Amino acid sequence: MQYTVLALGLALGVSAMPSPYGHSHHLSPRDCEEPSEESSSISAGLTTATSSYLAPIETSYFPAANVSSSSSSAAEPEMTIMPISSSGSSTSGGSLPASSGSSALGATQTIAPGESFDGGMYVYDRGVSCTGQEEGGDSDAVFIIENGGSLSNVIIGPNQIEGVHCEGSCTLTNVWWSAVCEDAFTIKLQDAGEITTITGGGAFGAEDKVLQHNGAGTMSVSGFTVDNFGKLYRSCGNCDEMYERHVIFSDLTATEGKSLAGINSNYGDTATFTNVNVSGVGDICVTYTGNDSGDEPEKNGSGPSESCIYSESDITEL
Ligand SMILES: *[C@@H]1O[C@H](CO)[C@@H](O)[C@H](O)[C@H]1NC(C)=O
Ligand SMILES: *[C@@H]1O[C@H](CO)[C@@H](O)[C@H](O)[C@H]1NC(C)=O
Ligand SMILES: *[C@@H]1O[C@H](CO)[C@@H](O)[C@H](O)[C@H]1NC(C)=O
Ligand SMILES: CC(=O)N[C@H]1CO[C@H](CO)[C@@H](O)[C@@H]1O
Repeated sequence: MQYTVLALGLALGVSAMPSPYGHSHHLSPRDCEEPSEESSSISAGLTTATSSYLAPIETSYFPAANVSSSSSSAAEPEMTIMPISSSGSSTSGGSLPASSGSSALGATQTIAPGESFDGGMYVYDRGVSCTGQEEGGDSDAVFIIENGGSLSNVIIGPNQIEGVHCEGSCTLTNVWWSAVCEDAFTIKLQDAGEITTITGGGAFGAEDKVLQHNGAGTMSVSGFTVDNFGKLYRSCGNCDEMYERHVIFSDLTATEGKSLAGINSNYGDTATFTNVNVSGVGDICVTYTGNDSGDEPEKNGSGPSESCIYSESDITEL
């Protein structure tokens, strides 16, 4: 059965929303994002995309299809999707779950502050080729989660550039990236004391970074799987606005990568690790001397320290 999906008048809703943040910070390249573009770049109007399945595009702007019922009309998944519990999954090491279908979005999908989007295990991308390590902007993201928003049960596909952007206190549950491009997920904005939570999910094939932290506060990651990557997490080392940042990893399975976390010890960053299984990973935690002048940050050390909080018993070599 063939359905034509309007993907989406959502763009209209988005462009009508004033950004609560105004212009984003100007960030320098390398370990940061480029200056992000205004969300007005999303206002491509009513774009249409075709999909062979009814895409479960449901947001606060368009109370359209019921995600759970529409996804059940698609082909049965070949394998079991990772179970999700509200307390979070402690399983990791899984492979990419089967999808319910796919949807190439004509415009970035924005999840409004405090709203949730359940993707019903569809693959979402933008129908564009990855541009390698060239930094993209907000308009290259597949999803932008505004402050306090949630995204769940989504597979970010290969035909996209910037993955998912977060504007503070985001909740990601069972979100997967089948082929990371420039990076998978970026906290663009976040206040000190705010926490972004990633539960379950995983990412594959990141040439460089997977999780990028440019705002302040904490990123907490549990039950995550990562395979074939450069850095799993990087606290921006040379953004124009530098903050103290924290990352907490628990129940992580990481295979074939350079390092799990890169943090700036001179800004008071910490990375904490509990129940981490690794194979073919170079460093668990690397400290850098970050700066706000755009210079390439210098490496300071690696291994357990006041900044890199773990003991050998927290790490299991598979
Ligand atoms: C959406 O679908 C689920 C499962 O089929 C059902 O339990 C729920 O009531 C539906 N919600 C709406 C708003 O139709
Ligand atoms: C790590 O491996 C051990 C032993 O193989 C297993 O018991 C544990 O559940 C694994 N942890 C994760 C996070 O997968
Ligand atoms: C470098 O690391 C050492 C401990 O490993 C720490 O005492 C020192 O403050 C760090 N320097 C900077 C600039 O982060
Ligand atoms: C503010 C700060 O730490 N700036 C430093 C950025 O990095 C360069 C090169 O390591 C240093 O020379 C700056 O002092």
